[in-house]
Amino acid sequence: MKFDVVEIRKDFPILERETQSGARVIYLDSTATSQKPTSVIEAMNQYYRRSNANIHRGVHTLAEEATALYEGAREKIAKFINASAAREIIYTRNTTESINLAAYAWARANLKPGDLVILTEMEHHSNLVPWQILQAEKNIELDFIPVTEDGTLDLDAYKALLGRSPKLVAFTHMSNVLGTINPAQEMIRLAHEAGALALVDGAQSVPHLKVDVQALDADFYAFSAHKMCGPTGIGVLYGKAAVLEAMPPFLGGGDMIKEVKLRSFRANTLPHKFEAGTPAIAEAIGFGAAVDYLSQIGMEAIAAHEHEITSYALERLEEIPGVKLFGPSADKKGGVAAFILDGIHPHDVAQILDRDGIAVRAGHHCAQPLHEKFGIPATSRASFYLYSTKEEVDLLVNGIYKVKALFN
Ligand code: 7TS
Repeated sequence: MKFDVVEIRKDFPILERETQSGARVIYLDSTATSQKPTSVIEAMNQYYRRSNANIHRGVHTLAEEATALYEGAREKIAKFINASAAREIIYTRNTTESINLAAYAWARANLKPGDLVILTEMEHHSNLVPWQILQAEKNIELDFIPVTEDGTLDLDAYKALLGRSPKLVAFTHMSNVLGTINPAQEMIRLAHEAGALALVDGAQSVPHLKVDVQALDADFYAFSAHKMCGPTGIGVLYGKAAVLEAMPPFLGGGDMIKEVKLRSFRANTLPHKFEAGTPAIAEAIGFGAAVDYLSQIGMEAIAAHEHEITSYALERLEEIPGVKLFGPSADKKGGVAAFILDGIHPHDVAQILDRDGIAVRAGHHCAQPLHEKFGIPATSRASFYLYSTKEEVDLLVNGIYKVKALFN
């Protein structure tokens, strides 16, 4: 299928709406959450209209249909990231919960005082705070791979850190601020050589790149449906079966058990061992539909389109006097352009752009330490996805000129 952004945009009803001022929505905030195609909205609707029932517990028609849809989505997600089996796909609420699951269930059982966990300076708070909580509780050590001036990781410093025999290396595959795509395969290989496990925060990579967890050899890989055309409220923790099997459960309750006595229980098999309680069934089904949608277009085609838009955006933004961009050049990054405008607060930039319907995010984007590293409290951030166009980039650029005119 040929990639045709005009046709793709027709799949997203929200892109036709206008804001209160009558401007068409120019959605440049897909890094925060993506828009949803009709097929995803309809899959969830159909489930509630036709098949709604609780899963794994009934023998009646609706319960069987609901279970088949819920488990069918898991199979699709497993295939999408090339997991070796569907039982390696644990449904969670989002990337944040996925990382917390690993921090609670794996790390509490496997780390002891003094053990080292390596993170990076470009992490989202969801791959920092769970480890800080664990540090306070178990007295583990944290250290950080530095970010260089051009927004990439200092791999020599990483190799030096590996000499201290870490137990875990946890890093983002793609930065939500700099856009940097980290060399995950090499970083995981080095972690394994040093005897550590590797956890990858894939919140920004799975939506935008072809990800193969077996080729990467990741031990854990976390991502969220809502950033990849799916609904909010559902995410995944992929884990190698052997690692997940050896872990104690996370939350206790219904569905995660094989047998319960008054004073004891036996945990269920994978993946159910980590899915206590009634899960987000409609959302899992919507997630499956999102994966179908992206697969049908093709992740290589999506990545190529985003690369074209990002290169164009960086080129155009660089031309604007007073704009400073963060992160590496387009060949090393995904569809994110974080910038500051000389003398104008990022929140003002975002607010004025909004008058013309242009949606960008301003703030620290849940990466405060990274902003601190660059000596700034906040940036404005435009981000792109499969439905983004060069015309939207032009409107953003015109909008920034308007902001400048207003302030000067
Ligand atoms: N990791 C990265 C790299 C992210 O970009 C985000 C969300 C998360 C983890 C957390 O994902 P969640 O689904 O659990 O919330 N990033 C952003 C952002 O850049 N703007 O809003 C959310």
